[in-house]
Amino acid sequence: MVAAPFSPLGSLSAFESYDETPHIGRFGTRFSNKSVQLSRLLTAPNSDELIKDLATLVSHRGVVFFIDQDIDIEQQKELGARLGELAGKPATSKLHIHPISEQTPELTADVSVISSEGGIARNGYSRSARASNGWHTDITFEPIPSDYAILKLHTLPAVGGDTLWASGYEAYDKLSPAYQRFLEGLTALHDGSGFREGIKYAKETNKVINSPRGSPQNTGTRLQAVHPVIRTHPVTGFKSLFVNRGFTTRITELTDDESDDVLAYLFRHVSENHDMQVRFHWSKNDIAIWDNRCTFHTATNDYESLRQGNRVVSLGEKPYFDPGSVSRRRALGLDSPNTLSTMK
Ligand SMILES: O=C(O)CCC(=O)C(=O)O
Ligand SMILES: [Fe+2]
Repeated sequence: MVAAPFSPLGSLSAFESYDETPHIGRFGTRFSNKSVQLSRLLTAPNSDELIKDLATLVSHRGVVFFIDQDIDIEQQKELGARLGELAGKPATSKLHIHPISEQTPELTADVSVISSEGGIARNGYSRSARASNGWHTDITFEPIPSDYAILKLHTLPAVGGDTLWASGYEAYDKLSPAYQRFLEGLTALHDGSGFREGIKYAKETNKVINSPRGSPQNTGTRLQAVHPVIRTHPVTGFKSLFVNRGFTTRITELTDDESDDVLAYLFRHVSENHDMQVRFHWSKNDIAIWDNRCTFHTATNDYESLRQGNRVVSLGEKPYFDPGSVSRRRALGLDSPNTLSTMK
């Protein structure tokens, strides 16, 4: 796949939108008018162009928001499949089936219910734990992890329940050149066995682990994969940090102690640099579409009443690191952070 040129809106520039964060972060875009409906993009005469441009936009901006959407779950699944297909992913990558998602008469197993009442979104959650423990990237324990995810929330508390995203491109670019070089070429173990063991939800419901899970390579019950620590994004060509607090347990080339310290540093790097984050306050039927190859996200558990919606996660390609790929800042001609410009 060839890196797309930087014109992230493409045919979507016909619609009103604004950047959620300023120039320097270039992270998050909101289509601010509910006259922009994803359901119409799916059936427009130039639908393939619009959806391909949407995939490009999400890959550049990390996360894109749409207000008060009428899209139903079948259309949400169609959008989830077409985003990655039009962006050029392997034909064997379909919608992800979560290891513990259930098939109900209303919803197929390729839809995850995101609910404050339990299920995958509340696995391992403890109110007394540090809120920043929740930072993660979806399903990186799969050999073929996700490209895009689409979340629509239909039930919300009166206040609270925001979601935060952080940029993997900026996380890479904010590191010193020496630290970047150290991380490039390293690999890390991602482990999702928490969904299999020790989890109240899986134990209580005697869940069988679903397999295969949307790709012939995502099979079995181990729920582990090894991926590059720095990953090249196939759509933008940019380098992104690809370890996350939720699933990454070990940098394979380091000793246990070295790995623990380096990962702890990188997890803090993501959760404490709020200049590379965006925070979204939901209203009923809003939609967020994010790219799991170049972002991290976390929910905010600061509310009591019911909060619920549906998520579709699609699968991309096997993650790779191309030593010839570029940093986003370098590619876009953005200045390096000031602290780096004085470093030797
Ligand atoms: O509930 C949220 O705000 C986000 C949940 C989540 O991590 C997801 O949908 O992937
Ligand atoms: Fe998530």
